[in-house]
Amino acid sequence: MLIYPKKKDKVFGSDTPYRIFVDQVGYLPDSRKIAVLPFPAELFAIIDENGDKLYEGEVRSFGHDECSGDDVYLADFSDFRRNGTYRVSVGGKTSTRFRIGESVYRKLFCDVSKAYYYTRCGHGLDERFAGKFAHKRCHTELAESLEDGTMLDIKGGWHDAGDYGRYVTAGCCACAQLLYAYKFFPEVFAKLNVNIPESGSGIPDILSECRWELEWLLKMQRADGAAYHKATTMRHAPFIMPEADKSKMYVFTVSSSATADLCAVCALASGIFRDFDQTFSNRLRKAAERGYQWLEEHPEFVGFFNPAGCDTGLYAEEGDIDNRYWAAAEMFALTGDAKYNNHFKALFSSPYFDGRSYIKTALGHNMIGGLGSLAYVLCDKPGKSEEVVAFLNELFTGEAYWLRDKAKKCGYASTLEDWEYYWGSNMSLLHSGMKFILANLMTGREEFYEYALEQLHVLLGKNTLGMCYVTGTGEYSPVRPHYRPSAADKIDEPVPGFVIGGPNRELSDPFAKDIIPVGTPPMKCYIDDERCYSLNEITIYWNSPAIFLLAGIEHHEALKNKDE
Ligand code: 9MR
Ligand code: ZN
Repeated sequence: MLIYPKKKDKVFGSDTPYRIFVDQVGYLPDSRKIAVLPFPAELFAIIDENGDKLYEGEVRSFGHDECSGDDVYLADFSDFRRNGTYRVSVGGKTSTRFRIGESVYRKLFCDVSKAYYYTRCGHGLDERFAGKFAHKRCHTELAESLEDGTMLDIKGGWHDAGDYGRYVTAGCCACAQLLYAYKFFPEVFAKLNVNIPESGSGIPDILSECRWELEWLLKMQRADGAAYHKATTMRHAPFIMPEADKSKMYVFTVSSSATADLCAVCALASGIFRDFDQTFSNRLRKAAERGYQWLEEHPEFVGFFNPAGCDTGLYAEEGDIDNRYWAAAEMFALTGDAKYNNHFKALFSSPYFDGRSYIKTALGHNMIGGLGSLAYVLCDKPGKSEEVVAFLNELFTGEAYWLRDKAKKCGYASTLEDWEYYWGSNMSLLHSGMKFILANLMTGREEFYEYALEQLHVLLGKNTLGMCYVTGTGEYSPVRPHYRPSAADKIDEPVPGFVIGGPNRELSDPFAKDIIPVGTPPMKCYIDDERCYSLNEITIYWNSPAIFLLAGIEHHEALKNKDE
């Protein structure tokens, strides 16, 4: 039994082992490189593995940083460009190890992409692909429909998160972000081999992984086109392996947000799979059309509620306009049909967005308008409104400037303000990273690219706890994620490659509430404890923005090297 620090006088989290904070994976040679110190100092050095000093610089004061509660000091070694493995050293203290090199993020990119394979459901994980994390087939039985008691085959897909549920809106969001990463950076994925059963099939691994989820999503569509909201047991399983979870599986009621998201992602995927598998592409297109037809016949919002006695995830939404906006955009992008264009334009002007235009760039499972906007901006079909496209480009760019200004105010260069440290704050951080990549592509401004990298640095250890929030990565990263297989598999290390939810000032679970003192600075509201699901869980839609961001970085670097 581990004894965690309990409420005490000094600030919770300030006794973290490394007190010089760097990106534990590393830095690209030409990029900005800043280590953060939460204590004053005059000089810092970069040392190699032998402890030899290779670079020296002056520490400068940033001032007080609200989110971390730290007085922040910066050690800038941007002009140190030599490839190698180093630590930052100040007085007797050192940072964790990190690398400088052109391809520093490649292994991480591979790991976060591979992570989806470990979440596959209805399937045994083969030792050839999963190594010691192999396990037997799980959740293969038919599931009972809560609508009419019929038994349905909904085998497959990815486990959502630390739990074994499978949720349609969450799955659509994750899958779509991966598909967009592919759409923007196909050449990057052409080279990515993550050693899954489909590797070498001629289809990029990322698309094979998406197909695993898409096949499940197709099963979650009712004959009339509506989508069931989720497939889970009635209550979350205890900390057992997935194959040991024998509780009865249910398919819950349909929702209009799940229907719209399923329609959208099938339309998106249909366009992409046209180049690889015409039959699959047609199946996806038919599903998208059926889904859309149901939406047309049901203009009212159909929300989702858990039945009595059920404690699995809700993914509740307050409305479905952003989901319908996304669906209309993808249908127009796929078919070029004027009907969808008109629907999209009408939704674009919906009063729902008045004073809330940020929903048109939002990339999350609960607000997904940004994917609709991307679909419309990228679409090459005649008849699209150039005025709308110009507006959306402005919106994405304007938001990137706003995010940049927020990052400038933070000692750690994070875009997150106090209030954004909620459940899954690392997702918001990564969405900022995605938005910087998009703004860099839209405007060519390199400053946006630098800030995209900064968000990655924050995730990977340049934060007030010095925690690298990806399992199996860096020298100091979570080893007790709220991830059932890792809690149950009797293997010391966690399954690698998962982005962790991260600090959450709202302390949304009873264990977090018990352990973390009220008033702890937001960026310190985190602990590596498997009970704390609101701090230390993993999800499929926290990895997907990391993949987009890392693919964007690979793409940028390849272009740069070509230019040189
Ligand atoms: O990621 C979700 C987060 O944004 C919400 O605040 C939270 C509470 O509703 O739910 C999170 O989603 C969980 C889902 O409901 C069930 N599987 C695990 C998800 C991550 O914790
Ligand atoms: Zn399963």
